[in-house]
Amino acid sequence: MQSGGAMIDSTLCQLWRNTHVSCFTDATGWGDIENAGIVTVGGTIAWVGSLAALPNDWITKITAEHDVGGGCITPALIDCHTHLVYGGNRAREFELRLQGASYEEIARAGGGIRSTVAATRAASDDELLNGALGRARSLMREGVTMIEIKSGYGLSLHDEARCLRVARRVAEQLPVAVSTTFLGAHAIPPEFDGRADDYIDAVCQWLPTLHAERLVDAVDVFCERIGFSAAQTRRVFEAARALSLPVKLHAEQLSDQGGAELAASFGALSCDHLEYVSEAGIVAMSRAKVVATVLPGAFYFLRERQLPPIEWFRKHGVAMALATDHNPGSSPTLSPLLMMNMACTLFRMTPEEAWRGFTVNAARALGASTERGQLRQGMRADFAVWNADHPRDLIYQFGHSPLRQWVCGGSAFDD
Ligand code: DI6
Ligand code: FE
Repeated sequence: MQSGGAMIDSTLCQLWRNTHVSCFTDATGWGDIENAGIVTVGGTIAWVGSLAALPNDWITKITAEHDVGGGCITPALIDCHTHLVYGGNRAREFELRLQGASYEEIARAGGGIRSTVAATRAASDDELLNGALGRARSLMREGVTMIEIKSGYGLSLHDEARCLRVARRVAEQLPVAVSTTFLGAHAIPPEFDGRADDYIDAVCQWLPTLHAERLVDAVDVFCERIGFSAAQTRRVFEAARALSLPVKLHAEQLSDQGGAELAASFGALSCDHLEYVSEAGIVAMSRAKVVATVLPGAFYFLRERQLPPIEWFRKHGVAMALATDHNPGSSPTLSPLLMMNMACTLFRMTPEEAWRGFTVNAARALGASTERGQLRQGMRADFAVWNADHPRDLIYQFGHSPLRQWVCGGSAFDD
């Protein structure tokens, strides 16, 4: 993981005051504090609490004050599942789907992911970077300070490496952290047509090279009828395990492949999508403490009918994360706030669950929960300041972002 932006003076002591804060520090509940204050020292949260209880020691040390005057502060958002680096777009495919072609039919006919692979290979590094930077900025305007970015539209060693380098450069050029995921097993490239197992061999061979260049924070596979089988997924996971890299999985999005059980057996960070997961799969995830990342953008955009089994996740105590799944084919959204609204309206998650999904549970899905996703002493000073009384207001409204300021590693940025 890398985080860019200017380094902040490690002695700078700042106070945000007159604000409602939702901390998400307990296992349930918003962790609300009225008339609150947050003190940061350098890039770390030093104190959070009711302003009336702010110790005198701190008051004398404060060098900069931010009067939030009636707004609210939440942990910064974490988008824990995106495909942000790619060339071209799929607006034409959207039209075709509206005329009756299904997502799977288009994929089988060589469109879909493969058309984005062609556009990505044809794009220059700068074109890929500029596209990714613009998309990252859109996410940041909704309070995001950490983004997971998958490869998966290069599908050759050369092009996967290019895409992962672009992902790293996003964190060098913007005040945002990036966690990279190698998704070489996203689709079969044309040069491996009909030779899925040979392609998996290649993916497993590329992984050590990409890892040696420090391009890979985690490894993912699209385990699906139109992707890769559970047996092929296992081989990629074994290659990841040999390098001690964490795994995650696109599991049971369009059909149940037993991917959740497999991912759980490898101690995966998360299983993502999960519309078709079985209760046995959820029990396995629960035992292995795998996060369930649900993705309402893809569900909505593909007009899926099968809902992810939110009730079972609750019953078995599986933590739920939420993400945009930004990609050109199945979820071309750049709005975490809209995803939270959809998680409530479409999946019947509660507003509090939706917020946990983009904060504390998203941090878990990226293995970053010791320093991100909650507002408490010792965490990174990453938070979002909103023109709203309470974070539930931000979910109920949709279609605009009342972000006033976002703070990344103690540095404040105004929109
Ligand atoms: N599942 C998805 O929804 C995206 N990738 C995946 O594995 C779709 C990617 C695309 O259509 O370009
Ligand atoms: Fe995805």
